[in-house]
Amino acid sequence: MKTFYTSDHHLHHSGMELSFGKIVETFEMPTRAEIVLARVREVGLGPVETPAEFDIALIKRIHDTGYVDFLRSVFDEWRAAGRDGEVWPYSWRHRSMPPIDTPPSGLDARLSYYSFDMAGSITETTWRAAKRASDTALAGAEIVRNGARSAFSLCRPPGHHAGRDFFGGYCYLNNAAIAAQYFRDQGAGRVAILDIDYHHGNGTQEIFYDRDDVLLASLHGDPDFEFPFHLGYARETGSGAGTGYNLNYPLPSGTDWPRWRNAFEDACARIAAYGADTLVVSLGVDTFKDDPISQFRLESAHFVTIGERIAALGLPTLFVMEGGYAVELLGVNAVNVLSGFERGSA
Ligand code: OKP
Ligand code: ZN
Repeated sequence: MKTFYTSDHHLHHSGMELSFGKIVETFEMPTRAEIVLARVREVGLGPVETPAEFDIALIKRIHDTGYVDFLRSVFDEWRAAGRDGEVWPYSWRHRSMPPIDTPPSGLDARLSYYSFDMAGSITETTWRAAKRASDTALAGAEIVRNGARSAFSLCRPPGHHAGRDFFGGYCYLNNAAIAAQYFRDQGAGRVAILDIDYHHGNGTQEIFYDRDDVLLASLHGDPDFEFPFHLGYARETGSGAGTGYNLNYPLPSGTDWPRWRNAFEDACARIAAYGADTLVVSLGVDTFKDDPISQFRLESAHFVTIGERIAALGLPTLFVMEGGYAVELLGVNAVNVLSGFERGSA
C-alpha cells in the first residue's frame, strides 16, 4: 500500500492546549505523524510519496468559501489588530442566544462563528499545513480512483471534526470528506465513510447529513460523556434524502474489544448492505487502551483484526489519518490496521 505524506504538516503546531484546567503541551503534536511514518518504513508497508498540489476548488466542494478565506487571512488580521501569539477563539454562541447564519464583522465574533472550541489555534502557517493535509487525502483518493486497491493518506492536522464552515477538535479542513466528495465527482456511485476514531466525527456528520450518496458510520465515545459532546447519538440517522444514511454507535467509557467489535461488525454489515463502491476510513487509533485522552480499551493486536475485517468488505479503500495520541505505540497501532488490511486482501 502506498503512503502519502508531506513534512509540511510541521507548519501546524498549536503548542499548548487547556486540558482539565491545566495548560499542557497539545496532544496533537507534529511528532505524531513522524512516528506513524517511521513505522510505515520499518514494516516496509510500501512506497512513501509526497502529494502533488491540488486545486482549492476541490476543498470548496466541501467547505464554505467565506470559511476558507477566513482560514487563509485570519492570522494577518490578528497581527494587524496588534496581537501577539496565535489566533485563539474563546467564546461561543450559547443556546440562550439566537442562532445566526451570517458571519459577524468583528474579529473575535467571527472567530467564534467559524469554530466550536479552542482545542487548537491558528498559527501563521496553519492554513498551509491544513491545505497540504487535504492534498495528502486527495493524492490517496486519486490513485484509488485510478485502480489502486488502497492507499494511506497520512494527514496531519486531522479533519473529522471540521464542518462546512467551522474548525475545532484540532481539525481545520475535513480531509476525509474532501476525499469522499472527490470520489463522487470522479464517478463513484456510493461512498461509505467508516469513522473508527475514538471521537465522534461531528464535522463529517454535518457535511453529509442530508445526503444519501455518502454513508457515514461512526463508532465513538458516547457524546453524553465524551468530546465533542452534543452530537453523535444513535438517534441521529440523517435528514431529508439522507435519512437512514448516518449511523452512530455511541459507546460507553471503558469499552473493551468484544463490545467495540460488536458495533464494528454491525457498521461493516450496514456498509456492505448499502452497496458502497468506495470506502474512506477515518483512521483514528485513539481507541487504544493507553491513549492519554481516551477511555476505550483496544490493544495493539486488535488493530490488525480491524484491518482484516475492513479488507473483507472488498472495496477500494482510502485510509485517512485522524487521531491517536499514545505516542509510543501510535505508529504500531495505525500501521497494524494497514498491515491487517494488506493481509486480509491478499
Ligand atoms: C481529535 B480527534 C483533552 C481534550 C481534548 C480535543 C480532542 C480532539 C480529538 N484534555 N479535546 O478526534 O482525535
Ligand atoms: Zn479522536
